[in-house]
Amino acid sequence: MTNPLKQNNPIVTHMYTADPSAHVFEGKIYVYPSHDLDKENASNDNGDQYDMEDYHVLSIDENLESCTDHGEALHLRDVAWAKQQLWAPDAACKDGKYYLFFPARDREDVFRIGVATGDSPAGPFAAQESPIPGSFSIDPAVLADDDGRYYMYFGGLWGGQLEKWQTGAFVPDAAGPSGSQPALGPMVAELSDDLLTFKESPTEISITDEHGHPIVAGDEERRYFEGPWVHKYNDKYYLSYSTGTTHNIVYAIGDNPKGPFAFKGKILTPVIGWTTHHSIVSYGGKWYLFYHDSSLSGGADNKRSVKFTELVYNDDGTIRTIDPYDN
Ligand code: FUB
Repeated sequence: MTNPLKQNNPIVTHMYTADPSAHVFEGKIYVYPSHDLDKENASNDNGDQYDMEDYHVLSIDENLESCTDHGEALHLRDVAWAKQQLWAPDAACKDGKYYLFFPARDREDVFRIGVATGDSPAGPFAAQESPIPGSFSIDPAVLADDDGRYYMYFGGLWGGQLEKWQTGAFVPDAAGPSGSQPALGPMVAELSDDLLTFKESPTEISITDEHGHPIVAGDEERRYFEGPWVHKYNDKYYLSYSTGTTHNIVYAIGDNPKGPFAFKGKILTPVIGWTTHHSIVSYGGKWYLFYHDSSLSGGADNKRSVKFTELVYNDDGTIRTIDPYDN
């Protein structure tokens, strides 16, 4: 199914899509979104309204004029370990094979991260029998670094359960740090050579302020909430993420894929709908931000639509803030 494309407009309108992870594979931009269902779900802080059951892969033609929905690439019923909630996925390519990374709640209601593999960037993908050993929480994002290493970033607060893993084990009633304590950062782990497991135990990333001090949990305009994405620009690593309760997409810059990252500023101001989630990709000499909002559904948190727009760097490597409604 194809759709004429316009920046800052939904890239497809025949279904709701969210959490876009964009990559260039085989010369085109492929987008790996969540597939929001047209259900009248009430919103709560646990994210129960995000009750997704499958993934569709989208691709955009070379002139960025049309978007193709390649159909169902993976369904919950075909993931042996997962009970519900296929949330924000990502994808990677290695040696001609494609990998879809995705979070879901397991039979104990704990979010884990799984991998599914396929021969085409459009899918279909076949899921591994079990989630990645040692994985937890949500929002996997995989960086294929220039030296051939692959890193997975992940983690999200509240419904994403990141607070519950502070001891290294799942503590169901654990709360996050108090306002003056360092905020929880996203997690990172290098992937094994076959991209199916972690090569090491995940470690927490530190995000620092202008004085080199960790950003504190009470600093909701800047602290990490969910939706990590790491890309490289001029040999620097850019970690971008959602601030959740304040609804910004912000970024921090570092010299190492595992951080620390120094906070820099805002990439995207709040969109219509509670969540904001993005990815950044370079294509044809330009940079693009993929994101979602809930405008097509009239503001329903659980019915979002993927959009994209150009992203511009200043000469000093900072990113110009985008207002998604400033057309
Ligand atoms: O789509 C479900 C969740 O909402 C994602 O995992 C979060 O990043 C937020 O966008």
